Amino acid sequence: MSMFCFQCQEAARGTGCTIKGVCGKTEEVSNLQDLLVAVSKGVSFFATKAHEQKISCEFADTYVFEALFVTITNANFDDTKIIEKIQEGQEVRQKVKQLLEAGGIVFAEKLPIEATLTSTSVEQLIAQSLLVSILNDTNEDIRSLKSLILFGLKGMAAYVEHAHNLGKRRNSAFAFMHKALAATTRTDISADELIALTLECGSYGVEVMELLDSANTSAYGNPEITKVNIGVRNNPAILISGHDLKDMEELLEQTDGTGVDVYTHSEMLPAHYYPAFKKYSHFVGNYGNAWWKQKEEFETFNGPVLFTTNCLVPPSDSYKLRVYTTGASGFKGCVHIPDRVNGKPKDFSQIIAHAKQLPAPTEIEQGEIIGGFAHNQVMQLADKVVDAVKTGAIRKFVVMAGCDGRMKSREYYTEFAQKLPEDVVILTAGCAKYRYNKLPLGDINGIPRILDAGQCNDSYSLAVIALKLKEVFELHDINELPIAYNIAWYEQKAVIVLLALLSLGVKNIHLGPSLPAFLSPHVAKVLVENFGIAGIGTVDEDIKILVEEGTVV
Ligand code: FSO
Ligand code: SF4
Repeated sequence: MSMFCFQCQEAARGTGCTIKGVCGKTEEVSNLQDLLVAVSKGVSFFATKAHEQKISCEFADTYVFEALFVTITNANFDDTKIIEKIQEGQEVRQKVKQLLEAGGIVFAEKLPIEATLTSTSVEQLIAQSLLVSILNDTNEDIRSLKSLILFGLKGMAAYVEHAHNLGKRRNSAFAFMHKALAATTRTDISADELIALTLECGSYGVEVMELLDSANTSAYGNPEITKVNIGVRNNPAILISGHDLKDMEELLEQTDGTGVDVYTHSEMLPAHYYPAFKKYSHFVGNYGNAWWKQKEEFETFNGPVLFTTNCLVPPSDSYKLRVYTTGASGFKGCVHIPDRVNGKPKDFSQIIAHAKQLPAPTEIEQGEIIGGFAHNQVMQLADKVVDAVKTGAIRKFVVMAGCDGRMKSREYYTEFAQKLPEDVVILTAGCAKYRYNKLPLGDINGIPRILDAGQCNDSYSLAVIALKLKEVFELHDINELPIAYNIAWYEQKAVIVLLALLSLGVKNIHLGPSLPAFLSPHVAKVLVENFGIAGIGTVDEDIKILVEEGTVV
């Protein structure tokens, strides 16, 4: 076996990619990412002790979330960038160790392999990457739980990085990330200890989603109901994808007055809901659909595309030179726009100059989509919503947040949305919405039947809304609400969202289109027995289970 990765929903044969990633990741990149994770664990091994001793190591905190983000599905395919990050990690690890030793801490015990691996050549790096494969953990349940924690931490790292880019950091979250990563290096750790850490990971998931929500809303205002144009204008343009709102802000600022329009793609769509971005008349609309359709849609966009995070699909040669990456994202042969230095904005002049030489986008659809139903906006409509529930005009809400993906089985979500009874409202966030957000589902007393809160991290908003409704209806348990959960997952941010919902006490979540390959039968059984997690069945069966049966307030 040349590589092994099972971190996303599209893992080959539902078990794991072993020759090349379904995502396009090569064997070399996959193994180097494993080594990057291992080096991050080594950094955390020392940093967790530094946090315990109140020795400041902010550089190690930053390193770990940046490194984990680079290894998320569809973020970075560039082996050179990953090697640089591994080498940086070895230096960071050494620096934290020296800080501890200077503080009088002696490491008498045998250090885990992750804390000592050092390589100087690429050949050595590749050879060492095989020493840290997850498959080296031979107990299937331990491997499963360690993976569940690692993938949750990767999702957490993404949200932490976005918040950090907006000047918000949370020490307690860093301390937990180090503690949990360091724990996964232990060969003697028990399943019970790992289960406890998994649950703790969920509560820190809530914490970082709240942190990011406050970073986004304090910088750009509270999302508000917005109609977003999906047609095009006649100017050259840049398409911005991913999730990073700081990049969004700087791109809008630098394109203002240049004659270059800006369109959002996939998970950047919710940028339109923020008041601060509405002032830009060249911020035209959203182009295309969820990430996996980019190969056709980037052809017709005609202009350059900026990836601020995942989900990047390896580009065709026909448009590869129009793809730019920044932050955690990367692809060999595509221009990478460097990070901010000393708080100065990133320099987008090259992509802007490139856009000016290219034709305007070709129109692929017309009309508008509506969104902006994050917690603050929904609270303003609370009376209307509560009234609709009390009178029975709204019988149920179904949370259909999460991710979209390539698999044909995801047609289930379009059919599910279409077949939902007309008194049911969909609550959504993340790119899963593209399976149904252009359907004419109408409204209930002026409340649209699809309420889009925003990006996948805005699932936090859906939790806030649920907690608020629980209070209004004076219920004891969040599960007594008329809210069912039918969530679609793809990559590791969905893992942290799931763990966060479990930590809030949400039960009976249906997760599809297939359960994670990294859940061993025994770990899956624990999730089923304790949280009522289930997969999906047929649309008709699931509508019966999720809508017809269950709670009525
Ligand atoms: Fe989608 Fe990709 Fe946002 Fe993910 S674009 S799949 S869960 O990166 O983060 O929802
Ligand atoms: Fe396979 Fe997903 Fe891993 Fe890519 S990220 S190699 S598709 S399991």
